[in-house]
Amino acid sequence: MYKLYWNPGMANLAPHMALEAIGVPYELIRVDTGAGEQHNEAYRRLNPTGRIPTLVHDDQPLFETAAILLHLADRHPEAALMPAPGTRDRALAYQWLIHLTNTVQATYLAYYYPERQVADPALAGSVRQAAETRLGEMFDLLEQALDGREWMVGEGPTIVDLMLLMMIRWGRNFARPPRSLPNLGVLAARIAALPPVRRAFEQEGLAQPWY
Ligand SMILES: N[C@@H](CCC(=O)N[C@@H](CS)C(=O)NCC(=O)O)C(=O)O
Repeated sequence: MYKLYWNPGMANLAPHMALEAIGVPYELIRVDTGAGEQHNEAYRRLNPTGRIPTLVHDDQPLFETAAILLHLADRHPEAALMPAPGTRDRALAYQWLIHLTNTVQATYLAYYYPERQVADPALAGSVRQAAETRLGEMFDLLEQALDGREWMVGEGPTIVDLMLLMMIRWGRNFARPPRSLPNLGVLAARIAALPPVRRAFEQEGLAQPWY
């Protein structure tokens, strides 16, 4: 049995979509970050980074969204959430998943928590603006990579698409939101129309527009 520690719309959203796509039983355990529950001792024992999400699988806690997604895809190959090991598509899936977590998601942390990047709080607004500009450049690259493609890799939806939809969503209030780029807008609509994805958004109580 899986347990996913979550808070609405946070990085748990991609693993949540994956669990719904796989169709196994799981339990959602809310961590209210507004109340600082991610710093509680009990939660820190599971996830010493004090971040969301954590997946607990048979008493083994696992943190880092991309690792959770890969573990779920590995354990449930029948859901075809990753291309077959050793293939070119698998290599591309690693490339994009790691780019999304290591570069795009990391820059989102500067956008959403700019005050953590500076000693002088007066500079936080500038950090946030620079992060939005850099994210815009990253989405331009993803837009190009999607030219002529229906999904980010391979011939069907993978964990890369789930992660990408979450990244597109997080930029929905940008001056130039990722959904306004033609390929990204079409891909976001395609992923968001998948029934397991819709269920995850609905279960998290996320209001429209979702991205
Ligand atoms: N690389 C980590 C980042 C996790 C992360 O920063 N999560 C955010 C929510 S999206 C969080 O926990 N924010 C609360 C905080 O930092 O206090 C992952 O993907 O799991």
